[in-house]
Amino acid sequence: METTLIILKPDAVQRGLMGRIISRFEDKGIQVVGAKFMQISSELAATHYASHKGKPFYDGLVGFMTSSPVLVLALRGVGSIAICRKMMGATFGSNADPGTIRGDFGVSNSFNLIHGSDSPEAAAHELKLFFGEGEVLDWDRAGEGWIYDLSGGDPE
Ligand code: 3AN
Repeated sequence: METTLIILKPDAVQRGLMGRIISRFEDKGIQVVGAKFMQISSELAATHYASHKGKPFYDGLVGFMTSSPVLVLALRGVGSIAICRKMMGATFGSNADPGTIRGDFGVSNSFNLIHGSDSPEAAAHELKLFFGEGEVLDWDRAGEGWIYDLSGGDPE
């Protein structure tokens, strides 16, 4: 099981898309194990986007991410990092495939609705950045045995 960090960005919140985006992950069988509605500080945005510092879009990106509340999610499942990235679609709505979140809900090359960790290392780092001790919960889903085949012991 992997846990990934997802951020529903200010445009997703302002456009009232939170529920529909969360539903896509729930429909897929991904488990919500953490959720936090928050306003990202400039300091937190700078840490989160440290690898983009110096790029032409950096100031705009930090300004955008701190402009309005976001919903931060911890999502769990087998291969959830890659699955969530696939469901998000390409970085910009203008060329994201139909059927993906960015492809279906956005068209902008700046406002792209959602962030998702892109590797296990990034997920571990980002989860620590946004969630404190005890804020990501291990909980048993009633329907787990119908989402995964658990007959062999490991979820398949
Ligand atoms: P992704 O979110 O698809 O992993 P990254 O990691 O390349 O994309 O970029 C991180 C964030 O930086 C993106 N979510 C997007 O908001 C922003 N970004 C990346 N490239 C550009 C760009 N050329 N112009 C504006 N914003 C960008």
